[in-house]
Amino acid sequence: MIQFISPDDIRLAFSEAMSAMYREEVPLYGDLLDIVATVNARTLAADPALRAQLEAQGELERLNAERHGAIRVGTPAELALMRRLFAVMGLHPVGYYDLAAAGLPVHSTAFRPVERQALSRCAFRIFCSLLRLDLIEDEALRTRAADILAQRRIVSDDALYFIEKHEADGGLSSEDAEAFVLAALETFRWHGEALVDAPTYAAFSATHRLVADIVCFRGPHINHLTPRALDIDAVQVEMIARGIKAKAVIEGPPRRNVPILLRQTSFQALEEPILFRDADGGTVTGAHTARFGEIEQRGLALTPNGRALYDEILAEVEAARAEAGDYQARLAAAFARFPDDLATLRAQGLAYFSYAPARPLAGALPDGAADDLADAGTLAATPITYEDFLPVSAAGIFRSNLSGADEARLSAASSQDAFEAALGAACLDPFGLYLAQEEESLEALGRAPR
Ligand code: OOG
Ligand code: NI
Repeated sequence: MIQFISPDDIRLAFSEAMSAMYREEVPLYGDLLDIVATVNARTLAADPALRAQLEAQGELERLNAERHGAIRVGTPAELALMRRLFAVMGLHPVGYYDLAAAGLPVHSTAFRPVERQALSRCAFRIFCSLLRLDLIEDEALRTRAADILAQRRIVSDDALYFIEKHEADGGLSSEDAEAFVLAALETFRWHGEALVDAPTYAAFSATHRLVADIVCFRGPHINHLTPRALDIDAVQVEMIARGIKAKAVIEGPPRRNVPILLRQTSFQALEEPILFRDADGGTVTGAHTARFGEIEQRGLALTPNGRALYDEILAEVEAARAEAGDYQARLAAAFARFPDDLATLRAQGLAYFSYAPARPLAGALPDGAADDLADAGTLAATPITYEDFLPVSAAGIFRSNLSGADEARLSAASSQDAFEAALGAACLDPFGLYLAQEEESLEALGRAPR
């Protein structure tokens, strides 16, 4: 019988290969990794409790490893192929992100591990966006884009062979997995030669810079990777101190005692030389900005109620984003009404927790609901970390890396059905995954939450 290697190990190997490739392609990203490693070490040295907690969770070893990357595909068929490719490494589509509301002609999902153990073995995931050709208004350009995309093949025969083998057999041997990782990596490599001539690129770029990035190249080049920062504010300060062009604001919630959801910032995409085709079979030189580096800091996963409160407060602040004054200070002020201690977050049902005895029980667990036992200190309520993305934040990351991209709203209906039809699968509901984790812990104890 063939011995299959775990998809988690394939993902780990893939993320390491991707990291090495990206550091080589974008040397500034290597500098960002250095800053993150330095700041993380400093944060741990200053906070022994945090260090002990991460050590207990087995998270110290891969602390500075990438947490996610992002790609953009052009067609439904390409999206479906990516779903099959990422399934080999245990990544599954979770969540639907409509970015048209923020003026971007794409919608997205996150291919991510869903099981707790899989996440802790290797948390690497891919934010994947699909171009919405229907949002290109100019019909001639829309047709041109479709023609170009119809001709490219983003996955090699080798990679496809292993995807099909994985689907047929239910896994890959370690030898096959090694070959698969090398073949799959090629899909995400940068190509400095465009598929089109400079005027065509300019025309796509004028409809939206994102369209040019997706349509004019050979495949879905990885456009950023994102390590985890234990103190994102400190990394932001350090980037600026080193003269790296950081995004103006950190996306997401403000700095808090109890971090919630996800905070992100990035250094701005670099201008890179491109060879465009010309009419006589030669090339001309031009430029394109596409690739950047990002950092993230994750906090608690919020329940639908918690998320509604987050969205409501953020919308107030966003409405005034363009106004003069300190955005970060306004954000912090607005979030003052979001409870900022674990007990209140739990009591008000704003965040997800996993319950377990706080210490080995001498006898049976005393009577009472899980919340009361947690209040009494009998049960430990451990916050569940948010593993997904945020549409407003994602739009902010996109925008700061598409110089000159306009912010016009696209009046398109959100289109999860079309996205899932393209994907060939449903996007899992993130809330359902967190709830299941909370409920599993309660079932193991035989307790109701309240
Ligand atoms: C994706 C931007 C969104 C995030 O972390 O929210 C993103 C892209 O630029 O393709 O990566
Ligand atoms: Ni990102």
